[in-house]
Amino acid sequence: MKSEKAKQLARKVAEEYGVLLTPEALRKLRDDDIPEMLERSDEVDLPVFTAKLIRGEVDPDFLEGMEGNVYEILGAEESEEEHEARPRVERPSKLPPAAEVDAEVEILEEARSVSADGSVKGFVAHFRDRLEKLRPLVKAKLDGEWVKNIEELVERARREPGNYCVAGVVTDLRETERAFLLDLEDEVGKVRVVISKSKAPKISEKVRRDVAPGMVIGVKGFAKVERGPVVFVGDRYGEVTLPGEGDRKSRVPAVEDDVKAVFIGDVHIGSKKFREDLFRRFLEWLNNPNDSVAGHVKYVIVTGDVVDGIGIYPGQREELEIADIDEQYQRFAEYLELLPDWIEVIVIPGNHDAIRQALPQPSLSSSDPAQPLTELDGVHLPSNPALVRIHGELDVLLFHGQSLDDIIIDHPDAEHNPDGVRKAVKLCLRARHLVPIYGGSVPIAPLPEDRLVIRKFPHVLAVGHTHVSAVEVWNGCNVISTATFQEQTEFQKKVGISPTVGRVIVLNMRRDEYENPKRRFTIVDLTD
Ligand code: D5M
Ligand code: FE
Ligand code: ZN
Repeated sequence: MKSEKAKQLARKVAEEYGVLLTPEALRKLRDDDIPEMLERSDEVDLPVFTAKLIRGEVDPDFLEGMEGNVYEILGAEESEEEHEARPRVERPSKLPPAAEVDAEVEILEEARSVSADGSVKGFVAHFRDRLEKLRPLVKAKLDGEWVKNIEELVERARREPGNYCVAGVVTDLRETERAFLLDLEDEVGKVRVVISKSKAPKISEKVRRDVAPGMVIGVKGFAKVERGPVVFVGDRYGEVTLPGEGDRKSRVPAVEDDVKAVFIGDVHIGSKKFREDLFRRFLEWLNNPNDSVAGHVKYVIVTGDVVDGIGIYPGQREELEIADIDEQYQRFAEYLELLPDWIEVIVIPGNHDAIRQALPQPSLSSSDPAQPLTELDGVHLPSNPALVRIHGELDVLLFHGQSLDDIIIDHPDAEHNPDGVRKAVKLCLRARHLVPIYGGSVPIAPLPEDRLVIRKFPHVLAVGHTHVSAVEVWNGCNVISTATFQEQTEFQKKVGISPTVGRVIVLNMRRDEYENPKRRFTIVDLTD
């Protein structure tokens, strides 16, 4: 292809016929075939052409905007450096099954970039909204005599001490030698909840594992007023319930097409530890129409941290290969351009991205450095978190996963490994909240509406951030934690985090595959 003869042929075809040839075409084409092949070039699918016809004369500016292989064919002037830096992959020479199917991406819920006022008032409204959204769920799960709110609970407990059910936000949680002490609040009152370790060993264990400040919970117990109002919870007559307890997704998405979605995250472009070789291999794999898995991939879903960013942590500069944020996104956009055009891409931001850090993080489309991404076809940029419906059937909740660190630190039996990450994500589902522990390391924007509530139980909850890959089907929900394309950093080494590098998770969406838990996922290890 690089021979002088091939170049001449390519130039001749470009100039005389106004058609750019793919390298593949160049290999196949003999001089005398040209007129016949060109006649068929109106069939857009004809794979031997780049499918871009130049009307009239060959415009050098136009050629300059074309892909790398055109430079190669036509031998256009490109500096050695530019040439080396330009990411490229072998383009498919025939169309795979995924090209025959229409894609469907619908963003069901996302946070628009409204500014938070940051005041106490803002937080009061925020928690009130959280409670309003989650109280009905808790109510549906706990049988007993419900009171309307804590004010009514106190009134009833004073007149007629007894067993009642109430919902509220946990505002304080303490463990003493003999009991767990919770403060439960709602819009009108506050009550102390006492869970005796001896009288309620089971519930104590549950509280120790599952309950944290900021959660909305339901409590059933014996309420009375001593010095103040108290609810005593015992294993025999009481209960502590999380809003998502026992929830499940029973409806299997009715996808008839043979399509797949690939989940990746934490690409960290710009980092010295970015495994460019593996990311390139990923793109090459997707461009291979003969691969029995890749040929069906219709959606690529990216869970955030697409670039390493700048100024994310002290001393980051030393660890950056690309120290310019615009260049980092430019490079990511160049990679995305190499994806086959029948694949739709969904990208949410993470804590390394150039956007507000407080959750919910607005769409990358509102980030100046990320503008190159907005110019690409088939790339969707929802907020973090976002609920997205793909292929008309599958509800995917996307979240970068900033809260998982706090859950793992807090949780008595979760560590920074696949099992711990699965436990942490499942806690989000049970708490029906993406940041179930309030007051940790995750900044939350005090918006009047709490967008971090999991309102709809999803088919998929996909997270990134921990750089640890894990999959589990839990109560009909596919819990997916994506791996990374960043090798272990010095920091991660110090704290003992071993990332999963270069592994991608494929969800086989076609109904019969999906219905069989053993066939639902295909894990592709690009390091093999
Ligand atoms: O985070 C990748 C993983 O490394 C994630 O689990 C958090 C952890 N990490 C990274 N930096 C820190 C600091 N400074 N403190 C605690 N934990 C950290 P990423 O978002 O890619 O940096
Ligand atoms: Fe990351
Ligand atoms: Zn992250």
